[in-house]
Amino acid sequence: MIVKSEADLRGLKEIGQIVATIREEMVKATKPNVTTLELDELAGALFEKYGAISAPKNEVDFPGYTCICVNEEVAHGIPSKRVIQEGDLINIDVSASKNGYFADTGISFVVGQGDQKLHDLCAAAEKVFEAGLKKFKVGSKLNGVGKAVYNTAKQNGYTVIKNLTGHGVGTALHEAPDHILNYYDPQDNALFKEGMVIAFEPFVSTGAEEVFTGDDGWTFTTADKSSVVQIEHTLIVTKNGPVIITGETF
Ligand code: M2C
Ligand code: CO
Ligand code: CO
Repeated sequence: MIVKSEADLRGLKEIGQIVATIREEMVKATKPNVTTLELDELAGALFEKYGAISAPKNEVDFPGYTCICVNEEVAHGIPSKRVIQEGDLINIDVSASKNGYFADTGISFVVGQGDQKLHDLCAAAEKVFEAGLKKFKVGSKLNGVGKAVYNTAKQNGYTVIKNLTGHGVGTALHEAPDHILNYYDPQDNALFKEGMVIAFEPFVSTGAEEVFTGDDGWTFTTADKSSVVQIEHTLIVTKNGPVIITGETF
């Protein structure tokens, strides 16, 4: 969507802070011996508390309030009785609507100590996110984001997932622009416009560049079980630079 009024801005900021709060509460509750279903039930209670509606459940009939991935799962992980262990790589993706406004956010992290290599991957994903973020400028090409994402991942010794992308958001979970790629597409001449609302979600990988849908019809994994991390924020493109609406709530 394009933000056109103060009411749009207020509505987006409200749902942005709700999904950010739920993301943070879920991260805090992620401990060894907790199941991903328990984390999702916490999210369900928080959606209720804040008067928000889970986008996965309501928009695409996903079997969960949120998407939760463990280790080899890259995205669209279904909450289940899977028990979280020390050292697991977790991704939590929270998307929801309130009063017709949608926001989308996600984070990957390691439970406790774990493998240093996984911590390094998460740290690199932050650098990739920051590099991409700088390219959200009114009048600039969308494809500058993918170029920065790809190059920063490569400089740090990683690859990107090419068949998962960021997207427009705001009046629906997924809307125009349909794709913010994780690599450079020279053919894409689309430009960022003032007020555009984008879910920016680079996926950084230890090797694989492609995901496949599993037998459950939802869960994305790679063929070689590469570790993959995602950071996702909803942002508004403005003449003063991108404004993240799903940032830390403090
Ligand atoms: O848009 C995502 O970030 C999710 C969609 C949830 S609907 C089940 N919030 C996403 C992540 C990965 C692939 C596609 N979409
Ligand atoms: Co998401
Ligand atoms: Co998204």
